[in-house]
Amino acid sequence: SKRLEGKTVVVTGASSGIGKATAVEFARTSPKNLKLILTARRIDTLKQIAEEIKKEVGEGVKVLPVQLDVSKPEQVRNFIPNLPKEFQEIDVLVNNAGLVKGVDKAGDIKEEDIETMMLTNVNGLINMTQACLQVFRKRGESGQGDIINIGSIAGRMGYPGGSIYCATKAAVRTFTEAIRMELIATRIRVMEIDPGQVETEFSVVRFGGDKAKADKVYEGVTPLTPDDIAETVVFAAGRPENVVIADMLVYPNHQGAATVMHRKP
Ligand code: NDP
Ligand code: 8X3
Repeated sequence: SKRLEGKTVVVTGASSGIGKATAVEFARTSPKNLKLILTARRIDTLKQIAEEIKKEVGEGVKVLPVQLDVSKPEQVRNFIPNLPKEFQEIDVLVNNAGLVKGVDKAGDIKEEDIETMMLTNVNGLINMTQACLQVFRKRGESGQGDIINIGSIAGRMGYPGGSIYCATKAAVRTFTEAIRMELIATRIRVMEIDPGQVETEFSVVRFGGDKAKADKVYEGVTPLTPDDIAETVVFAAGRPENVVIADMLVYPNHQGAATVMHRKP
């Protein structure tokens, strides 16, 4: 889309799943003149993805892989100041980095897992948002830029075995809603996309690398693909400046709630 031309886009958690697909989709949609900053902890994977993108769409898209652990406040604080000058004018922030650990129920949840989920999904997203707002607020008359947060159906309803993850995504939801109101007098758009079930590394991470357990989650159903969500993110970013896709819930066809889905026997 012409509307994305010349933009600088940062995607967190771009090394896998929805984040990777989103980066690729931005490049495909605006192959002529885009700056893409790919961030995650796995820098080697990001470098590979950057090469793949350049191979597919050519040199019109400038891709910069940057190692960034969003759960570390000092890394987030240094993120923009350490970018090459030509990448510092960020227009679009996609807050996608996030994870779930385990299916333990309250009383038995590991302290470390609680901390990892909270620091990544909540504090990480908030700190990235604050960092980019410094840039957005200086732009135009009143401030301009896009924040697209990846929430989840899990932020709209709890489910057993997901209490902490659900709480983190509920926090994303109310944070998003509150800052949209705070920024009402600006041209800064605050958007949220809440996916239902998407097949990514999400469940592999949840089960500590146990692929067999992860595969069971998707047995008998047809989950969304990362591309399905990437398309909605790029759609939201590509709307005319007066249009805010405030809130979008996206299910695969078999799903009707976090834990209600039709499974083929
Ligand atoms: P993946 O596990 O495939 O991708 C998660 C990404 O987040 C990876 O790129 C990972 O990169 C990154 N990440 C994790 N921790 C950190 C960190 N501390 N700092 C920076 N990056 C980090 O899962 P998804 O693509 O499914 O997840 C993306 C988002 O979508 C998450 O916020 C998730 O909660 C949300 N979501 C997922 C759904 C699903 O069913 N899959 C449904 C609804 C929402 P690295 O390990 O290299 O740091
Ligand atoms: C991921 C979807 O509901 O399986 O956000 O936790 S869920």
